[in-house]
Amino acid sequence: MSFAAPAFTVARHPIVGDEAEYAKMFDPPNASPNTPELLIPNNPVPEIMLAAGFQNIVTTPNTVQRRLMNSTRLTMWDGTRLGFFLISDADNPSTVGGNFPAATIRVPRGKIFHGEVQGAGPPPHTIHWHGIEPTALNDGVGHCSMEIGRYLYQFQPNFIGTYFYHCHRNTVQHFEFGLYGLLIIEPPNAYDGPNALGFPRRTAANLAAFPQFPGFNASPLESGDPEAMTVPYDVEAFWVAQTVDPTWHITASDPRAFFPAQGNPIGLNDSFPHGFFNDYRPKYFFITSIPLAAPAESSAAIPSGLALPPALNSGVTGTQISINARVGQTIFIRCLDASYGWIRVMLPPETLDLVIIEWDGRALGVPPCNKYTHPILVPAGTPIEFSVARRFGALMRATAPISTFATVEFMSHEGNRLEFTARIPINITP
Ligand SMILES: [Cu+2]
Repeated sequence: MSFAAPAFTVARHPIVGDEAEYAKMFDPPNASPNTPELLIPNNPVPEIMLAAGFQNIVTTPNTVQRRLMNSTRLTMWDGTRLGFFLISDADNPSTVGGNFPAATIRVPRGKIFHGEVQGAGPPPHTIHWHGIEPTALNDGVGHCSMEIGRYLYQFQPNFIGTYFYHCHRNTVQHFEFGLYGLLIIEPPNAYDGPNALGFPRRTAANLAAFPQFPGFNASPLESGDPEAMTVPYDVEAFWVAQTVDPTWHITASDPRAFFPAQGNPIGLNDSFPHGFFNDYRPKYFFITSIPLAAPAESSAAIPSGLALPPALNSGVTGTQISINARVGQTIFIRCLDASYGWIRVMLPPETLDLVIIEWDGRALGVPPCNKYTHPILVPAGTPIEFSVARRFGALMRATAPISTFATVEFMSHEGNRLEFTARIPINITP
């Protein structure tokens, strides 16, 4: 891809008369906005999932369905039942009732993505495609882009990497209540050919300084090679750090009650219950939907051998949570902090080094992010500390068998209190 000659030219039209729609959405929305930049979607993933049996219909060609506000009660490890709002996919039977986190959306770079989103209001909801750069109406930021009702979100992703999507209305509550999922942008040809749903897959990286990861394609992006500046990986793992503070859930008067109590006008004179909205005390901890069955301020491990159901991963089969791999395989870890605090991710000293190849959806050392960034070697025993909504992607490769645990330390939102330590099994066999 050449940035001087993009594959698509988006026709711009003057916004005279439409200024209100662009400057600030009516609130709550009471009409469909103009969608002047409608392009024909060509995201192949829904049809490929249908052919592979992971969904039972494609309602609209080349279009992903997302339905917000499945009022679902989830049972915590200690038997406590709490209300959530979860995201489902009307075309995908595996998502009935919603998932926590929601099903992963994978899209090839450069395709025109359409997401048909429905939410049961009032009050309104959005989907914000965190880290993508769509037009203002498609950005899903509460109060200043389109809020649903029902809305067709459109964008063209141009950077391969790890993102997530979430409701951005009344964000602190709606995110806490589970309205989020991973969004992964893959190379343009990721869904071409017979191995579209398997491994190895490729992702963007600049590994000129790290020859231990074979297969790096150093062709310039301008070459038009769809695999330019990418590296293959054999094993993929999702580490999504999730927390739940039950106070937020049980204080609701009904499963769909909204915090804060809405004032008039909404968003200005809202009433925050005293003291609890800014005192987040998580009691339940998860890694990518897997509960950590122990009280706060202790530690627990998730089981080994966990993989993500392909129906919840845009059909891709074999993505792991805990890691089982073989010596010499390239392992790619995608990590999202979906907790409401800081997290610290670490491999024990003298085990496995990590090389961070992407941060917040931008591949380090890859144009146009090549001038001031480069991949980062993180020696075993060095914590990677980061905050809410941020992501990293890191490679590792074992030269000898090893059985160990990565740790994910959940810190308070001030970053000064350890709330929980999760352990993720990593087993590398000959
Ligand atoms: Cu919402």
